[in-house]
Amino acid sequence: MYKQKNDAIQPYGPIPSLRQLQWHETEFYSFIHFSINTFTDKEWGYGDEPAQRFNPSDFDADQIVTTIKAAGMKGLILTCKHHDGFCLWPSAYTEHSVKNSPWKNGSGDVVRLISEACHKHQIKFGVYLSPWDRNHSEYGKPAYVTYFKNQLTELLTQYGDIFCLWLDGANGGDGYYGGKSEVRAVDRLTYYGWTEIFELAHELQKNLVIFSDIGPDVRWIGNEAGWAGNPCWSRYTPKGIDGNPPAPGAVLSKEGIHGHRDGEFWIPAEVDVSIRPGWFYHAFEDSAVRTAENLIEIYYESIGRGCGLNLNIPPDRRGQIHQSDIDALRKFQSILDATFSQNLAANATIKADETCEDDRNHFEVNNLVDGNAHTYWTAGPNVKHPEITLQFPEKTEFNVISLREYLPLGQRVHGWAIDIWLDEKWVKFAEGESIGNRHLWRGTLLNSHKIRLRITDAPVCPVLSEFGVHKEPVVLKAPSIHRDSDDNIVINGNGTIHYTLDGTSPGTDSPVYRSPFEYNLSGCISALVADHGQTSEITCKQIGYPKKKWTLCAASSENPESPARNVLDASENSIWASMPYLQREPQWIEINMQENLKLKGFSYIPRQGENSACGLITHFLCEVSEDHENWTTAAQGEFSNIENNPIEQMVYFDKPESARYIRFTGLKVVEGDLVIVAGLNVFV
Ligand code: FUL
Ligand code: CA
Repeated sequence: MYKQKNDAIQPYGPIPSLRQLQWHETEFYSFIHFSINTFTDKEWGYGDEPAQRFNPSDFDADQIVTTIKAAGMKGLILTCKHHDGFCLWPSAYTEHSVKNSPWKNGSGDVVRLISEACHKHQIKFGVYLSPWDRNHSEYGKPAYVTYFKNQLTELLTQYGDIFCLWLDGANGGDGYYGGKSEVRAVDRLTYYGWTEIFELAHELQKNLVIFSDIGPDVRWIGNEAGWAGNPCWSRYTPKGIDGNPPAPGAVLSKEGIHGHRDGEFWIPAEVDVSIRPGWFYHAFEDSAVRTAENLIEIYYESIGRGCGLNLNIPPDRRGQIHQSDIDALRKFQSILDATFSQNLAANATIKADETCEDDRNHFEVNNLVDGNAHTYWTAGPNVKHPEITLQFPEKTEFNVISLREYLPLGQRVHGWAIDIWLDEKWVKFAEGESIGNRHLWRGTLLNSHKIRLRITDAPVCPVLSEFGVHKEPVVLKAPSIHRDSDDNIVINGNGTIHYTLDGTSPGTDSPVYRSPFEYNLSGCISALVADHGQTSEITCKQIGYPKKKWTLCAASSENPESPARNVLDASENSIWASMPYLQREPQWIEINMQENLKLKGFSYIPRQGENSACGLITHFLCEVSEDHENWTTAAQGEFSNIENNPIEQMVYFDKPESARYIRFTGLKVVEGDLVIVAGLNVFV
């Protein structure tokens, strides 16, 4: 790999290390979130969960690894230890591990079984080891850092080759801590001694990349929603907060979304996102698995912007990947395959306005269509704005363009444009800034016999390794479902829409949707679109109970611009914000539902569409009452990980609760002096 020698072209700016080049080639890999949380239905365990809770009924490492391999992924990263401190391997340094679980009578080792299956199926294996540990009694003290390094050493020496060490930014907070149950803050800059930890990891595994908010090898993109910025540069200068140096968990992570065109270091981004709303498996999310259509969008907005894609597929309580996830992955992979297995540009005559004269055999323009990222074309050291033309033997339909730069020589292109030959002249249809490992442009179907790529901005001569032209198969878009302000159910889609209300999968013999309809219940509504013998994927939507009759009893405080009644409407865009500074949390809202209901649970909709942690509730209390006099606590707990993943938070009560009134209290927020609620739903 990367053997092409060329003294004529000098690298530009920071360039990737060998381990980073190997990571770029891995491109698409899977996160496996699996632990005690799988059995307690939590996203963040507190650290006091007994090891006995871990008991997969039919663990199958082969099933997990072959499923992700069939979906086109080349690596796998396992949550060997999540924030709750439970270890999936029998660590010599703690009792809080699989060795004290009933699974295989304590003789099991998930890390061993998964790593062996990975090696057997040629999937690279990586480890997630949470720096924050809500179980360990010494967390926050120097002894814990030694413990962390000991565990890291176990993982990096006993399980073969490791391609990635994944370090989470969540650090410190409340936890069990060996029975103390208190809040422990750490100095994120100094506590862990990151430099030493990074050195230790690289020393034990020389090909391993270290992922964290700041790299050093791979950086976090800055969201958990599955998209990178456009442009997205592999170059990056991590910046700390308030003038401090950067550290994992203490970095201006929003800058990771784009990186920096002239960044000081080569620290490319990884997009991490889950195939389900949460990171761990919850049976109640079986109908909320992302559609293949949505996974495809994520692919274009992550890998297609030069990033790696780390797609989480959480195993269920058996210890296997659930059929719903398998179905979505299969469909997703078949669309990718139909799109990318053939490069239409390979049928065209390809011409560059110039090609480096030094060594024609090595730099020829056909290197752009040989499907090999290690061979490249360049116009020569003095040509900054070259052009490439593809001439097809006949008019060709396409809607995807794929470009790659030859990474060992750096990120050299700062601007590009693509034209199509239409009515005897060139017409521009696409342009962009960054390319890097890959840029995928995706648009509506075009048809021409000539396409031209122009490099419009480059500080030095560009060096490209691939130019692809592709056509996606036509896939019917799945419908969208929501409740409108009149409480009616609205389903939108192009074609005939079929739906069900009883949780079963709709088919073409299910009722046809014609216009908005009444639905005086809550539950799962499913729909698909049928057109010309084809059917779309199924959309399932958890719809809350009608809210039109609801009235507001009172709220602890409200900002007149964001009044409390906004919680009652159907829109997620209108919010209730309590008054800042007037009173710190807790802040509460009381609602009269105007009828007696048996509630199974509720959901909190945090503010959507804004990149701000202000007012996001992390700890809540939900009380219910039949008479507004006597209140019962229906649920109290934590919306873990809401900062990074601010989606609708579903809470199911331990038992159904009779209620006419509901009081929701935000006990604690991520940031700021106020509480924000975009909506509340109840489920019967
Ligand atoms: C986050 C964690 O807090 C989540 O639980 C999850 O592991 C995700 C990948 O990273 O920051
Ligand atoms: Ca090539």
